[in-house]
Amino acid sequence: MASSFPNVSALVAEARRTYGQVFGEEAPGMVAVCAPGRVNLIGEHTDYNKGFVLPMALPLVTVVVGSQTSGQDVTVVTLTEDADKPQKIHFSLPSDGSPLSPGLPSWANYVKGVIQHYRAPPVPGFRAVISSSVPLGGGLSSSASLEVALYTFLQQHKPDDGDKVSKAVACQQAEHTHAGVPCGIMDQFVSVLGKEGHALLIDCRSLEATPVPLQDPSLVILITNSNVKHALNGSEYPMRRRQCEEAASILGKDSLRDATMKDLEGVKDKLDDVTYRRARHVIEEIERTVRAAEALKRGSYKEFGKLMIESHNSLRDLYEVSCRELDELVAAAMEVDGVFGSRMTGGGFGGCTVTLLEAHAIDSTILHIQVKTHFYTCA
Ligand code: GAF
Repeated sequence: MASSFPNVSALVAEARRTYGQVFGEEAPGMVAVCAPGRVNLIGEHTDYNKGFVLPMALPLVTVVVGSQTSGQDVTVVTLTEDADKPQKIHFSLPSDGSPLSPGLPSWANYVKGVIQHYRAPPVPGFRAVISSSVPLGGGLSSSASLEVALYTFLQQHKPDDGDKVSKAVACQQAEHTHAGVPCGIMDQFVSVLGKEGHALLIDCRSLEATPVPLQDPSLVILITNSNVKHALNGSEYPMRRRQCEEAASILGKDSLRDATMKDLEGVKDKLDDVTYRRARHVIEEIERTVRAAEALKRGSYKEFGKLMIESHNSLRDLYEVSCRELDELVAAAMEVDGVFGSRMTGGGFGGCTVTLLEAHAIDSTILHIQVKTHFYTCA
């Protein structure tokens, strides 16, 4: 089924309504902020290897509406877990600056983590409501969009120096320490610095980004949700990261960004098969991402699509982060005339695929995916 999603105004209206129901009258000085989710076009599991990624910000966003209070109390309500049944957390900010410990419910850890890593402490007490159109566990960065939206909310009450890259890094730290995911910088970076009508080629070593225009009306980017929920705070994501670090260490490199396939072949007998395959994916994916960005700039969509398929196959066979549903969605999309390429996007183990296609093929593509599979949602 093709889904429509609420726009920013509808999300703000929903959050304001809930604020009124939970806290009574709207407070003076109430603000509303938002931050986008993202889809990664190519460059998967390369960010924590200091490589390149090519994501774009989405019109799916997380909204935070609320106001500062005079005391040290923080009360946050979320509509993201279950829109019919808002969930509320309440805690006091430690007056001695001692850390806020992570705990349950797990969504509250994003709030606590961002407060902890906010770059202009101390944070004042506040009341806020969260609503979002980014699907949870869909691989479209629902967590990064919440972190960045909350950080932006805090900036309205206690401004920091406004440096955007440092803001993304602070939100990444929140994810590491409070959500337990040793993620790279991609999601938070593009949520802060994404540019409308553009993908962002991010160099995850220098933290420099080049916008790549994506405004061709003959082109469509289709996101299909397998509706298999992914969770990256299990053991698989951290294990991939450790395997990459181990390979880099055996190669004598600071990171896999500095390694070539020739280097890897040179140490093949010192690596077990799994570690070799993980490193091979990363080294080749970094190169693919740079080529893909060039192809996009030239309008060579066929070449871009071919690289997307190579990326998907590598994530499936070498990095082993795909799943049957994602593979079926990619296979179904690739059977349609006018589709350039398709691949899983994000951390994997479920979530979404991203497909690049000619605009005229959009209806036939959605229909074909519908006929061939039964577990998807398209946006
Ligand atoms: C998740 C992580 F949060 C990102 O940092 C990145 O590693 C991605 O998986 C895989 O490319 O979204």
